[in-house]
Amino acid sequence: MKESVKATLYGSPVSLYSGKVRSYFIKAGIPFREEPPVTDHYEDVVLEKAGGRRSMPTVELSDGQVIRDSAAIITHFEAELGSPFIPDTPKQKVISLLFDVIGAEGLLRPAVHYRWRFPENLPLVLSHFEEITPKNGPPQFTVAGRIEQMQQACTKLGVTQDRIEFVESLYLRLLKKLDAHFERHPYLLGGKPSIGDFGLIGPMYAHLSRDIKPLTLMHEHGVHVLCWAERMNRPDPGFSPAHEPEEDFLCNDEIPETLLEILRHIALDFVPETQAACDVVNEWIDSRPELVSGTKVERSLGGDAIFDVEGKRMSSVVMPYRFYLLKRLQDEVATSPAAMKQELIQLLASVNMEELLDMTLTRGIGRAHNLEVWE
Ligand SMILES: N[C@@H](CCC(=O)N[C@@H](CS)C(=O)NCC(=O)O)C(=O)O
Repeated sequence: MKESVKATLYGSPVSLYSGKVRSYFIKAGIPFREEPPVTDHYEDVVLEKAGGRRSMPTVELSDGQVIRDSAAIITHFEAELGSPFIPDTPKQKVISLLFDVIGAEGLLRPAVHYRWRFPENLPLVLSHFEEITPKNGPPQFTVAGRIEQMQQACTKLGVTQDRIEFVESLYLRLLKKLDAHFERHPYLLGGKPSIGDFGLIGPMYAHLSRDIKPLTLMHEHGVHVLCWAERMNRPDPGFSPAHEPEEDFLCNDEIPETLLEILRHIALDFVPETQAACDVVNEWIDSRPELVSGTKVERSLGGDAIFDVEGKRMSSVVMPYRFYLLKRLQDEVATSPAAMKQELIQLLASVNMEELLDMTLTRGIGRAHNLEVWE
């Protein structure tokens, strides 16, 4: 690794979670090099240190340390840099953590649908898939294996044929609300990105503002969202002339009304889905008293979460990682001084999300050897 380069980012322009870390590195001014995870060095050295899991992003630092998982990578650098992207004030801090979970796990339905159900996206996506195919990797990491998995993911996440119209209408409504926000504010919480912006850029970059089908939708309904997605990938603030040029979070712990509107809309599916998933994970835990502490947490569990959104029944695969990130928000509220805690609960109640605070797993999720593990 060249001395000026602080990290090698093993990722791809096509990968949702790589987009979080790339944007973070750009905004934090961390010199990095991005490579597809297929080199001999990745296979021989990095993969083992990454817990054997081939997930993007994985980062190798100049001292040889490897960090796998976008949240872990960002947490590492925030600790090193003095937390430049974590708001100091309580409400903004909680809203930032909330967008981090939503970005990581709450917008997968539109992200996979708008990528995988529209053939016009395929030439770009497939060319990237070729670049990230390991020489002797397992079948699910071949181009054909990845396509098969991702096409199944649409249905598994709940975008069944009879729900396509509904999922599209939810996304379109979200896009318009995001647009109204970014027309006024350069980032979620004012003049600089927060951890929440890095969460949200995950689904909004590689899939929703890069693939041609959803990019077209953005041209039609969300040009300010597109400008934010670009802004998130340049080192300067990238304000538009209409923005107030203050390179900081909004004063007085303000949460703009346009952001609350976005959250009220996201709550429609995020809250009932999280509740249903919480019940499924807890039943899964209850039925496994023998589960040894330190056992790897799989990306998804067997059962489905069944929940209703605006009177429509939906079903989605259950992924415990959502609760790993949600716990950060829950802990932040739980450890706040009593009066502030009430204000934070009221803030979440004002966007119909206060119930998220009670959606806890009966076993914690920790990290060991770069993997999420049951505590
Ligand atoms: N929690 C991980 C998720 C990473 C992830 O699922 N990445 C996808 C590509 S966007 C991947 O590499 N999937 C294959 C796998 O996880 O084994 C993170 O935030 O980094």
